[in-house]
Amino acid sequence: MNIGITCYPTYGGSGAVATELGIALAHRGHQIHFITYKQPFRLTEFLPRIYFHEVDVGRYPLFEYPPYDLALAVRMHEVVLTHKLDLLHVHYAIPHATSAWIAREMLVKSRPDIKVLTTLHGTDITIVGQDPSFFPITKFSIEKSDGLTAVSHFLRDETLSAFGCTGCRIEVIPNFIDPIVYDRARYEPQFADMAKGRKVLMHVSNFRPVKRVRDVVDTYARVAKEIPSILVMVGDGPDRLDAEQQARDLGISDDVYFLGKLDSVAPLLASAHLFLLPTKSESFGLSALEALACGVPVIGCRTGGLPEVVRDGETGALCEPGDVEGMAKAAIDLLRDEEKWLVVSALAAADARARFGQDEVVSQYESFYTRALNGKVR
Ligand code: GMT
Repeated sequence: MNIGITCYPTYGGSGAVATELGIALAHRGHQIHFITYKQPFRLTEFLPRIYFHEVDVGRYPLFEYPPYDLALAVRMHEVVLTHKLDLLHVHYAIPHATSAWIAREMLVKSRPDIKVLTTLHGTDITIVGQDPSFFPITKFSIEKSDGLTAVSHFLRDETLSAFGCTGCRIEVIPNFIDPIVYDRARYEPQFADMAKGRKVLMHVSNFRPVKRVRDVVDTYARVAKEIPSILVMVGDGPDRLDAEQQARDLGISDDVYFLGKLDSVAPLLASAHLFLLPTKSESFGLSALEALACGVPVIGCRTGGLPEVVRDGETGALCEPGDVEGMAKAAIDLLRDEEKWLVVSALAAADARARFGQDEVVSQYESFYTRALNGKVR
């Protein structure tokens, strides 16, 4: 198939999933065309059958807000015609599903067969899409897509109840990991100098308020009183400075390392003993899945789709959002008991592979595309 993929190309789970999907599909012989404003961050080298089409938004003094959504629609239209695309697969509804709908309308005469498929990732439904300024256009664009997928059952149900889409059928296709990349055995220990034999707790995110990064620091502060350990914080975003200040206020900043944004997290995860994700809302939790696949138990919150990824009491522990005491206790219990940690770690890696392995999930997308092209997914 000739497939157009649009996603947010900078750091973020939806862009990561879209890019990994494109790469995996290209390995299977499909032609993949990424259409976005910047090279996706996980697309770091030349790969056969993968092309990148940069969306350039024309500047004009009148435009206080340059119209990216229109420029994207125009580029989608052009790439569909030039490269004879079969379908446009957009990740994150806003504004990608709207731009794809515009492009499809522009193609009504020349390419009436082109399909628009939308994958819902999370905040496009749970936060941004429900803001009154975006709600009607999000609902419209979802209803106009030729096929819809959501990354968790939670997100599918949330979409149906929040948007009440009539006639919407949403397939759940979960996020996935490449078991060869997310493999603890593959990497050398990374933090020997910093950890000096102590346990390594880790958090990876975009440091947005929804991630509750202060709770990461608070949880760690409690753990550190009982277990010799360090905390490694990977990523960047609006709440980073706040978390850094929190570490200083609690007198633990010497043992909390803020690494900033990094392209490749697998080698880091492979050196961690626990992953902390005390998030307020998470439609799936790709970072948690990547940690589990590396044999890192996850301590997080019972929220959104996270319980579909982390098996509470088996591959990690989930508490209510804000329950830093509970999360710290769960972390201490696990880190104190080496035998138990080894069992949980092995189960986490096996369960991630069994339920979210790349081969199986990419086949689900291929099947979805084939059925969409035959008009069988709505
Ligand atoms: O977090 C966001 O604001 C958007 C989005 C992203 O681009 O990272 O994250 C969502 O999509 C990921 C990939 O499907 C999911 O793993 C995340 O759980 C989800 N984030 C939220 O629901 C907060």
